[in-house]
Amino acid sequence: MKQFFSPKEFAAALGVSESTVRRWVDGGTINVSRTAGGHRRIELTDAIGFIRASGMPVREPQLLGLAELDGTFDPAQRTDDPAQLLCAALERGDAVQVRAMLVSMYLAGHAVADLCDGLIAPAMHKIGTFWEHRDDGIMIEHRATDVAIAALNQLRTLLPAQTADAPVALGGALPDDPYLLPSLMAATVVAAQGWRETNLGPQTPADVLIAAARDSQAQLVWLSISVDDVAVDQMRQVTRIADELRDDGVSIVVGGRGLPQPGQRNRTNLHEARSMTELAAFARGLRASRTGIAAAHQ
Ligand code: B12
Repeated sequence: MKQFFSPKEFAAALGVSESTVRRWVDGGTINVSRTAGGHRRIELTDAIGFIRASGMPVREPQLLGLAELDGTFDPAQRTDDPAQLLCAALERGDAVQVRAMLVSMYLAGHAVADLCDGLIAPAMHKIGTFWEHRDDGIMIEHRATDVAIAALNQLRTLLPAQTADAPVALGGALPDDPYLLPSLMAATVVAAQGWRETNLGPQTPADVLIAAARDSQAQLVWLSISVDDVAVDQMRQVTRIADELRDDGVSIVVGGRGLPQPGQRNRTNLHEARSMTELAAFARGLRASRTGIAAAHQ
């Protein structure tokens, strides 16, 4: 995928004149860097940030390497319920349509966490009932998981570039949990909040998570619990992770479909959340408070 565009290329993608883009550049509305030869260039992630903030439609998406958006889904034109459309596309295993919907809704300004909680998760929940009455239910559920993973990974490439001094977050799910999507969503959501993220995925032993958090000096660890049968034991492991990492200054956020009812866990660095929107809010708040502390110490 092309990562840089000249003002002329970006203008063509939006269907505006080159001088309009130059005015935005000169006015500081859009970030640019310079090539070795002194020419202005716009990074893909800055182009995406501008489109999200300005609400400008993308007339020629293929010029930005987003050919799949061409005519397949325009959030401004659609009256159908996007959740139903996404569910139908996941059911068909239509990877192009799923990617197009998620990317165009992201470009239209929707938060990644909203797309996860409001579109992908409800669609997967519905698809999870198919096995009860359809012979192809399990095939559809496996295929939909793969298609959703591919689309989320595409979204990750469009998120704002991470700075070298961005705080580090990592996470996953513990052994006996095979579910890929929840941890991938968490990774995408914290990345969208400006964290440098590492997704260790499902089936990750607690000690591996602890060591990885220390090695990377993570400040945030997310953990997902999806399997009811092992949830109580996993919550014990989560409290152990929180205790081990407390003196390292790590905050733990645990969530997921299998999260046990709130109990007397009394850990100041252990937070329970039910949705990606809550995780996004937590990650945003923690980043702001840590940045504030770092600035105050300088
Ligand atoms: C795909 C799928 C599978 C795939 C998973 C593929 C993979 N590697 O990921 C496979 C085939 C492995 C599988 C296996 C099984 N599955 Co299954 N599976 C599903 C399905 C359809 C989708 C799961 C998914 O990805 N959902 C999308 C995620 C993102 O949604 P979510 O988990 O709700 O997450 C949201 C919130 O909980 C929260 N959240 C999640 N994690 C975190 C973390 C943090 C930090 C925060 C803040 C928030 C948060 O935010 C998310 C977005 O809103 C679900 C249906 C469903 N209801 O989800 C069934 C489902 C979970 N499976 C079910 C069953 C029964 C099974 C099996 C027992 C089937 C079998 N007989 O073998 C096995 C058990 C596997 C095991 N070891 O436990 C049942 C569980 C019923 C129950 N009472 O628990 C479900 C509900 C289907 C159903 N309706 O019957 N499954």
